[in-house]
Amino acid sequence: MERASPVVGIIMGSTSDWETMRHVSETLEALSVPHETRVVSAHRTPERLHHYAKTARDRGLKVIVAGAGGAAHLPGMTAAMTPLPVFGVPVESHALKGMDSLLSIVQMPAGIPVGTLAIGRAGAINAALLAAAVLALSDPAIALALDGWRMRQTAAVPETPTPAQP
Ligand code: RP5
Repeated sequence: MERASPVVGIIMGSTSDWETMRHVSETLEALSVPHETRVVSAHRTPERLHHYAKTARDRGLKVIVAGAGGAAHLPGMTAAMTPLPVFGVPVESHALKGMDSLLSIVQMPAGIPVGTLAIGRAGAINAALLAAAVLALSDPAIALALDGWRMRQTAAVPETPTPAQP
């Protein structure tokens, strides 16, 4: 969903992060939350990052979800340059299975917060749900969508691990 007025910005350090970050987009899609997706690297495209973060609020974004792997500066650098809430998704790296990403994102010094989610797909989905929960505080339609999403999730959990016996 790429509407005229996205309220969530999904950014990632590389196209290789998309396999993880697509879950943010798909979850927001399921909740009908307008969002945009961009590749913005803290170290490969620092000017793009600066422009993105500095203009985010004025463009109407309300939350940013930033995913990166390895020495994952992107969420913290973004948070440093925008007053918007930033949620970080640690992408699973090859060398250290995402522990490097997680620690890089979660260990922000006091003063500039990044809400850090779990490594990989779970963190990506939860980042979208958390972004939606923030938006739901002032958007009844998103609140309703989130309630419905949770109800469907609950209804989908079987009472037994195998099909019921006749
Ligand atoms: C980080 O380096 C990206 O966020 C990505 O997770 C990692 C590897 O990037 P590529 O070498 O696959 O482009 O900046």
